[in-house]
Amino acid sequence: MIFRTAIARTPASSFAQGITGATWVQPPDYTLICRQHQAYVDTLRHLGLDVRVLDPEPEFPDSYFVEDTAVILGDTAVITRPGAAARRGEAEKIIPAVKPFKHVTGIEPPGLLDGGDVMVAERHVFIGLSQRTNAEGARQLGQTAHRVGFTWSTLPVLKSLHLKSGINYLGQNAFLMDDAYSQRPEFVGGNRIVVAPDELPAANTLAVNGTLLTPKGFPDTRKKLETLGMPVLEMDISEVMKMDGGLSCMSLRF
Ligand code: CIR
Repeated sequence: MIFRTAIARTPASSFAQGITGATWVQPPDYTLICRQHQAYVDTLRHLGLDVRVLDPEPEFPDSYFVEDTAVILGDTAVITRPGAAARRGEAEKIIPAVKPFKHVTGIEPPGLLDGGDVMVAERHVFIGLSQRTNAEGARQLGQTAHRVGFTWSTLPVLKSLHLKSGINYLGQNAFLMDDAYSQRPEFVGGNRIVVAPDELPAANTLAVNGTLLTPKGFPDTRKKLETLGMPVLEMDISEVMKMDGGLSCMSLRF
């Protein structure tokens, strides 16, 4: 699928107060994450996307992970109901940015859903059941997916925070994944590229219009990606990874 537009949000100076299970040698640095975020936005623009950058929301330190707050399927934007209570208020902050969509729907209680658990591969929507997304949230999103003309299914999120922390669709029937997913029946027919156990953060590689954006510092994964014949761009997102985030989390693309 060709992306023409992206929505991102500048990190707030409170960003280091976000949720994280990562251990740091150096604490996250605000100046550096702003620089890394700007480089990410510039790269999306360079790849031809019209990027709208929203203002920081200091009250919500994780709110630059806009991917978790909405899912775009065709002409419909689904406002999520984030699984972490501290992030729930981020959902309403994204509503103005998705107003131009023909349909805007939402996940209703008791449903919980983070966009990081939603992986779209061509016309199929994989929904991960995780610490953040429950079966009811998945069912509600699935209903919308079906209405818009997608098929959908659920699968358990294995090991990582979100589904897309562990597996991503790269196009051309190729999936980059943690080994935990490699024997799952839904992926056996695909081109499965398994990341080495010491390079798991690189599973969150983002395909944008035929270019693969991958986090810097994972040489084995980079080599594997290069075999696909698509351009590979490394991005330094050290400060984002300190907050358990990755490249997909920082934008909504459509
Ligand atoms: C959180 O724990 O919610 C954030 N610190 C990280 C969210 C990363 N988002 C994503 O994987 N889609």
